[in-house]
Amino acid sequence: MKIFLMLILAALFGSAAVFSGNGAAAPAQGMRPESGIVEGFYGRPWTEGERRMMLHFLREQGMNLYVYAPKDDPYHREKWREPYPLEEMLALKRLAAEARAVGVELVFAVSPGLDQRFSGWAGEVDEKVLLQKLEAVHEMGIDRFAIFFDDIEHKEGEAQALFLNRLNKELLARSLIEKPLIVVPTEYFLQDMKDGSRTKMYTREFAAHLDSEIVVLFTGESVVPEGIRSEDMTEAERLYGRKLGIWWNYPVTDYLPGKLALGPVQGLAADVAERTPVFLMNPMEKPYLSRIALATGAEWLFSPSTYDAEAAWRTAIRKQYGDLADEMEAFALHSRRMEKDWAHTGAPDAPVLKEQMEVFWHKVERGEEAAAEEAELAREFRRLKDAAKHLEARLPQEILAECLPQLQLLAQYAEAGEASLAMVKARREGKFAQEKALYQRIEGVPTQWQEKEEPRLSEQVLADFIAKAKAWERRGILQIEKRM
Ligand code: 14T
Repeated sequence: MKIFLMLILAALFGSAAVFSGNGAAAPAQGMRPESGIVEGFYGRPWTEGERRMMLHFLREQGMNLYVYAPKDDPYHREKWREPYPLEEMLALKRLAAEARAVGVELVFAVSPGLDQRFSGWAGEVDEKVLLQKLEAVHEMGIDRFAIFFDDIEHKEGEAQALFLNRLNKELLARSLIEKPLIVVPTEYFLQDMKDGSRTKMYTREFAAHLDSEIVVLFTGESVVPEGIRSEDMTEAERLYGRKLGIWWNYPVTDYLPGKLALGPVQGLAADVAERTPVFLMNPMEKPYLSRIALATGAEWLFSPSTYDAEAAWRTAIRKQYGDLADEMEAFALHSRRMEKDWAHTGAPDAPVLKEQMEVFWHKVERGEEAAAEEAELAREFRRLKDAAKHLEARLPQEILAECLPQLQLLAQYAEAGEASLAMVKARREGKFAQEKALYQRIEGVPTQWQEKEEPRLSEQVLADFIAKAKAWERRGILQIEKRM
């Protein structure tokens, strides 16, 4: 009897590993978390072709979940009550069929929180309308759903939870789903769940009323944190009274769309991978370029204790870019870090080059000889310029379309970097006319940004270098003018 049971268990876990993994050993607990992406960013929703590409990519990476939740699909959020027009209904049907064929589960999400009503007659109407919407989507071959209450004004924890419980039960009873709902509460990161040591009322009520089988997603200590520590996970699990799924906001760039997130997933503690039931990454509006980070996220999830973000990053680029890998790595190295007042995440941009530049300026400012540093920087600027030109000429058009402005900016920075070095040298040799001409070549190069959409990269490294060169030159001119 005992042996029989073990055989069944072995068969179950064995097949789970086959269906959800890349062949590596499963964690001791047995089952691997489900994993994939949540198309959950603000901005242009992906096209059908981009989604199909992504389904295949996820499968190749050993991932198995695609949550459909584009913020700017009107029928997902703003007009959540309205049924999809026929054309889009059929597109969902084709996508569901593709997902099934590929072996990735397609989850359809609705974000009704902008104006959903929870009580009285209106509440009942809204619930019926939502159920009808999900029924219609189910007809298209989708049998798993999610409800997201992120980024909304009014939040009623108890009402949301009771609504989710009723919806979950109803969907299960009608066999529209087999697995429970996936949800995002309105307070979905730690800083928002607490007031000092006190759990806020919303989180307390939502957690207390929500059925334990419903899967709750969490982003970490903030919306876009540096990482998730084991303690963060423990605390959030305690607050929500269950294991939590992860919504990881890298490589998403909707809050700073001029920057491309081409770095590795990093900062996630190893045991987080072993505890979470679901790991979802929120990608960029640019699906092709999102694949670098996504591949590293899969790598982390499947080998969390041996994961090396930098090594995984280089491997992902090798695999995806073949004989363009060296050039792509040079470019991507300058476009990994995401920084904004409330968002801080991702590996640093070109940290080694940054240090070399600091040594260079240190010497220049003191009037010390810096020929070796200058030669090294000159070599690097040349390499970057060649890489940018090479990529512009050779990248597949769908990828180039996602990064042309940033590639051009890289070439511009590399050229301006060369001009800056020459400018410094010209002054040392007393060639003032040449110095002035070189300054004019760097003067107009953008090193500050007004709009979040303006292309940017390497803000703390290449852009900073050009900015320093500009400032150095202006200070010098002021001194010369004073002497005259
Ligand atoms: F549901 C969440 F887990 C989540 O992250 N929601 C949104 C998400 O759609 C978006 O892509 C992401 C990155 O911008 O952050 C959340 O949206 C925010 C949250 C903010 F606090 C956008 C702006 C904010 F100030």
